[in-house]
Amino acid sequence: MTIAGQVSKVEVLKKESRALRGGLAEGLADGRPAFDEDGYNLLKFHGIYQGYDRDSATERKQSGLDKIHQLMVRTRLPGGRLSAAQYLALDAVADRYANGTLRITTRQTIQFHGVVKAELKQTIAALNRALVTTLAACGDVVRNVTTVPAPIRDAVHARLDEDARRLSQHLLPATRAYHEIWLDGEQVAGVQEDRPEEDALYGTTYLPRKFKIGLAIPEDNSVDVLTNDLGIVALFEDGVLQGYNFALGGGLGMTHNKPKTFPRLATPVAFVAPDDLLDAAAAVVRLHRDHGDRGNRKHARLKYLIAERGEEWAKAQLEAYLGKTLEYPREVPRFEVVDHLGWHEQGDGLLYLGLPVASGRIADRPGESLHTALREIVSRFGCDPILLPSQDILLSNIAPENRAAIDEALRGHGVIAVGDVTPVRRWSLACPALPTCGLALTEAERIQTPLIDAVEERLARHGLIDERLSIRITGCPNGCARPYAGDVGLVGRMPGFFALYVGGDFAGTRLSFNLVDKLAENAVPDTLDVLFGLFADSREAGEGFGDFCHRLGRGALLSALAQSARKAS
Ligand code: SRM
Ligand code: SF4
Repeated sequence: MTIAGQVSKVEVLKKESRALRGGLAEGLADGRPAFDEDGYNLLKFHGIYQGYDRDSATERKQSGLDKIHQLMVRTRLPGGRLSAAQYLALDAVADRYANGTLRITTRQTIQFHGVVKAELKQTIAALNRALVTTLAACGDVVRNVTTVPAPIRDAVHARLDEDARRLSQHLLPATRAYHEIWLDGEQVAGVQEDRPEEDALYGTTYLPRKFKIGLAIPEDNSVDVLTNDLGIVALFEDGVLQGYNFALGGGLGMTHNKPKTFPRLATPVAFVAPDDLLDAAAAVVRLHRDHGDRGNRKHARLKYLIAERGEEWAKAQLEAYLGKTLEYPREVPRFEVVDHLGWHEQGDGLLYLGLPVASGRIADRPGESLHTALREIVSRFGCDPILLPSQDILLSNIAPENRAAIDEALRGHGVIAVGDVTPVRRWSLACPALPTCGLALTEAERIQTPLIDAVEERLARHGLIDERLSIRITGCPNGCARPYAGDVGLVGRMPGFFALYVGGDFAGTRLSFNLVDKLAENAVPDTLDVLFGLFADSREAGEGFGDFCHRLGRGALLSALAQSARKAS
């Protein structure tokens, strides 16, 4: 419980941290395998999470051994854009300092797992040598800005790319602590040297909680724009930017059985003119900074403020920060989600290729050496990777004459051809969960492949194998793989059990609802089988699975499940 006016411990820590320095330099040098609690909390602002190997923890404890402490390091890559040289540098970091894998996140960046404290400084330095920062990849600040991934060479995509970079740069904390601690004062990627240490935007206490920005166009909502604290929808007419609809207060984290916490999609608040983008985005950040709950971190996201105070209030606040009135949001066309996988033309004579990556884990596995294949292709053909919010990867700037050789290299490394991946596998997402995530209640990434195998079998039974369907799996209700925004969400409930969510839409404009609260992991495929059967029999023309579940509603779906259970017994 929070006493009115009382701030949380993290607020005190931020305030006393001297612009995010705290005791990190001393902690780094103390020879211990892990940072203390204050270090743990401050590290996040530097893009680092301290955790431990959960697989071995219990057994080690029983044997009187300490946990295996490990760090996760997250980069900040606006719009997921990397040059070939940067990708190769990241690839080398994965092998030299992490667990030999690169993990594409649902926010278009790369994470490394398994870094040890003794090599943390070298890891961060190696990333920065490739001009990749980790500053503000996590923490109570604006995180990685996401945008439409397709490298189409037209005015619309060029503008989105540029806007994502400008937003990211404009909203970076001004602290020099990052390069003092990790880079011995050297120039850092993403940090503006000419900005004073005084942080006009973040002050000394930063934001009450994390803050996310997504930038989309209605024609391509692959970033799930409405799940962001600030969802920006750019509106173009004949390739000319008209301005941006600002939707505020999206966010998915919740706690089971705590109805005061809930997922929410951002709601439209104002229309912003092209020249006002950066100031207006900063105004939304200031709104969160000044009015967000600093006493209860479970109630501190912008979404609670918008849900409680309303869009009119938010609009008036933004107008006060900006000193001008804002238009009401404009009508937007229906959202679409574009499939970027496979070969596509960029529009400048070059090609790009989208490759599926199961739960974003770029790794070599028996029979499929994706990690090696990507390294070889990127270094041989110089193609620049782009990371997708669907945890997949695009290789851009490919000369058409190299297409056959790239296909051949992929085949040679056993990488499954895009055309052979079913839509359900292609669109599934899974968060890391066990063994790295300290908050996981269940598996997610490690059960994704077997679960999708089983689901494919059920879909095939009903003639639905070519159906476009998104299944999103998370190990807890925090929602890192956006499980409440797709057709089907499986949300870790307790070890071996998931909450089943259905009824969201593919385009990310409607949240799903909880259909079954505690479903045993091994009962998931057969439960979906019943719903797929119903869908195959009684869907309307052109209706997606999420839309179908939404139309039928919880009651009808539950009675179908009950009827099927009676038949089986
Ligand atoms: Fe997340 C916390 C992984 C996207 C909501 N998230 C975590 C941590 C850092 C666990 C922790 O706090 O100890 C996870 C690290 C696991 C590990 O082992 O690496 C983690 N989140 C991820 C990633 C890697 C999942 C993935 O499969 O890719 C994504 C990294 C994104 C990035 O590059 O920045 C990731 N997290 C998301 C998203 C989706 C999105 O942003 O599009 C959400 C839902 C949207 C939202 O923010 O509400 C999300 N993560 C959370 C929350 C719930 C926040 C809340 O408001 O309650 C937490 C827990 C927290 O912050 O306390 C969390
Ligand atoms: Fe961890 Fe939960 Fe996020 Fe999965 S959803 S990565 S289990 S915090």
